[in-house]
Amino acid sequence: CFMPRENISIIGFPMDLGSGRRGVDMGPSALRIANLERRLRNLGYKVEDLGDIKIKIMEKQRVGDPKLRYLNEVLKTSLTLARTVEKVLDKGNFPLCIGGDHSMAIGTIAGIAAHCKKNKKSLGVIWIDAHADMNTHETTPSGNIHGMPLAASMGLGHPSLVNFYGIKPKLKPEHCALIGIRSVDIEERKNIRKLNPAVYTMSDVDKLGIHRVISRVLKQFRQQVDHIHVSFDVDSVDPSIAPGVGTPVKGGLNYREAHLLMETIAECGCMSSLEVAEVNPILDVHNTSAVFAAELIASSMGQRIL
Ligand code: B3U
Ligand code: MN
Ligand code: MN
Repeated sequence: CFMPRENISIIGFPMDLGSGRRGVDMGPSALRIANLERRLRNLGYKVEDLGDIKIKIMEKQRVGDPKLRYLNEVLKTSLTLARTVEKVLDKGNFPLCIGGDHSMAIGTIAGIAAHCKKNKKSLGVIWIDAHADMNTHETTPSGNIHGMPLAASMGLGHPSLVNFYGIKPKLKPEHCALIGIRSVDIEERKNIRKLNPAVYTMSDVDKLGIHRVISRVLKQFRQQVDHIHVSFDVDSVDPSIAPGVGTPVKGGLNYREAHLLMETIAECGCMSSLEVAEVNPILDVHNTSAVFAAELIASSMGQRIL
């Protein structure tokens, strides 16, 4: 179960309702324009693009509860995403979900968790992000759902998110590792302490080096889980390299750290699904962040220097 699957199914999730800033709904287009499909074909994969999941534009939506902005549309579209991801895994393909804001992970992880449950596999998630995305409707400073998916997947948060897709929790905290973290809200810290997943902040990356960090996580997960999902928020990378992201935060992974991280994941050969979130073409410069994200996806799927 640790062999990389050779058929990749790309699923676009043009969502910006979970984010405070407009523009990430264009992320899937930007990644496609960055030749994502061709890059993967060049690595020898068969690739099918399932297109985008239909999401109504913000102008046609109601905000609803200010602590859970656009909850209804997020839930509705996440259901389609979860079903699609589950189906892709059931037929033996590798799902590559491209966003869209990180609320996408609610649907992605739900679909994966359903597949794992049916097949008696345990799930591990590597969450690469500047943020912990472990707020709840009670701790969120913004009301933006993209700050909540990881807590919700581990069973903490609003019942509609926690019980989503009928699996609760979808992920055990001991099978979750966060990498690249450098922006956590005060109240959100309590949620992190409560659930207690492994957290590698940017300070840890500075001290240990990214290779040691990811190797440690992969070693543990290879022994303890059957399905490794990588949830990659492009804002984990430093804004000097990737300015086109939903929420830029200084002090992120540099160019080589980001590639080495993804190359080490590829070397392990144990990633069973991948999602890439928060590419924002509005803030980008000539699509460079999307191109970089597409390069990183290729690195995680086996692209090599030699
Ligand atoms: N923690 C803040 C900011 C944030 C989370 N994720 C992103 N931004 N991309 C919040 O609103 O929950
Ligand atoms: Mn995120
Ligand atoms: Mn983030």
